[in-house]
Amino acid sequence: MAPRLWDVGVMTRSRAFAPENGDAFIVKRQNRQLLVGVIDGLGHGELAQVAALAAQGYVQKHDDLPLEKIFLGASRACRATRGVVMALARFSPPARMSFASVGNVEARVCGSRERIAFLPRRGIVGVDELRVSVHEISWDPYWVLVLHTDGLRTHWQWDDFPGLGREPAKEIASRLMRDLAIGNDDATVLAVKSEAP
Ligand SMILES: [Mn+2]
Repeated sequence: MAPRLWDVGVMTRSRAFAPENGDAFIVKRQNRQLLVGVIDGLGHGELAQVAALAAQGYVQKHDDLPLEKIFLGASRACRATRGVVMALARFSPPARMSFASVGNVEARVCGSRERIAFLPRRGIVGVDELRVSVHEISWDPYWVLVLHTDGLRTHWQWDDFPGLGREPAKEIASRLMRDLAIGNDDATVLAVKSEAP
């Protein structure tokens, strides 16, 4: 089977007039694997940013660990901060995707005829003692994964964006940011699709 690469697009910005962004993201490629994630530090401003960067730093250094262990380690790394909510997804060729999340991060598998629901684990990374459950799914090359923080409206339908799935991931992320961002919160959206399915 030909190597399958992943097309990733991400957009992030702080809330209106705020110099610090309390959101962060992860895009880490290793061999043929890809780890992506979206992080929202609690609240906003400098303390939210400190929390988000602590989580991001841990994940980037330990991207080869199983997702459960990444969450446990990130929780320790964020203990002195306000904490974060976070969603992580790992893509492994040819068609495996694992996913785990804690707290309020929106995660959608777009383009699937059946609805794929991830059970969100309640809590805060850095505050609660957490054991995440990892979802393993078989990834269809025509699907698009969308992760976003609550700086974007959660009530939206993929059907509201006809044809967007054929665009590059970067275009998907910027379109969703443009149409769904709320304005009074930090906002981050990340899209992943298979390169040339
Ligand atoms: Mn937020």
